[in-house]
Amino acid sequence: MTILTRRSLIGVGAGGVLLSGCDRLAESTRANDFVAMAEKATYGWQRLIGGQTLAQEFTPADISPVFKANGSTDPKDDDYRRHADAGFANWKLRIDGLVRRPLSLSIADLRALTARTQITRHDCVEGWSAIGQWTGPQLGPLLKAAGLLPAARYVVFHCADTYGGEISKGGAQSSGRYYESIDLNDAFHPQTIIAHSLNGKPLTVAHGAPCRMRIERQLGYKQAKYVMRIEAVDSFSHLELGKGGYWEDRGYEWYAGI
Ligand SMILES: Nc1nc2c(c(=O)[nH]1)N[C@H]1C(S)=C(S)[C@@H](COP(=O)(O)O)O[C@H]1N2
Ligand SMILES: [Mo]
Repeated sequence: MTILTRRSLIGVGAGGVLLSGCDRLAESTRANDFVAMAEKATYGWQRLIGGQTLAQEFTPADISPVFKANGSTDPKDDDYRRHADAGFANWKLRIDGLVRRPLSLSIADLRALTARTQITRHDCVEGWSAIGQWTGPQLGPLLKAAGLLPAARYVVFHCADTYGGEISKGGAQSSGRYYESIDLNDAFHPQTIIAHSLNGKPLTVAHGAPCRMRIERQLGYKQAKYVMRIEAVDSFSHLELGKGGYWEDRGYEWYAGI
């Protein structure tokens, strides 16, 4: 099964998403070449598509009246403040690293993509859970559109916020830029989405505006908020303390399965 059919691929192109930052990609020859290439791709990651177990999904009646916000809820980082103050009008999500064609997506681009909506339970290691409805494009088709290279093994979510160090907020741990990572099995999982909405409304700053990850078979700390850049890598040893995430660098498990 291919997840990015000719039809959906053309849909992405028509929305300008694949083409942003590149003048002549709209030219039909190039687009057709690209379709042919995507259809013929024989990379190892194609084996990851399909046959994966889904996290439980709930009904609208199950949605928690209040979805607690946790961790960073109002980043003070200069870059983030500038974007938030401008309503994220100039913000772009980059998808780069081990890909053939890096993508640069505005929030309008993200909203124009085919979205998945899922009502799931978020479980935080601090002992609380909440059920919410998340909406956004699946990560897998975007990685495929970017031309993920065979060497890629993980994707890293680079976030806008510096977290920790504020003891009054329970952050006695050392401060650092928040980041997270998952393997390609989770990256291509159907419920792995770049969420732009919670319960039918655009994400608030507290919940990670303008977009945050949902990786539904893992715990709360994997659900990176304020995602600025998604980088395909073959290892994360070069990042921070090398354990693949802010909390992982401070002793948490990298695979936080529920
Ligand atoms: N960028 C960023 N992402 C983050 C965090 C954070 O502090 N910064 N906290 C994590 C933790 S521990 C949890 S439980 C969830 C909380 O998401 P929520 O605020 O939408 O409830 O976000 C996760 N993602
Ligand atoms: Mo959490």
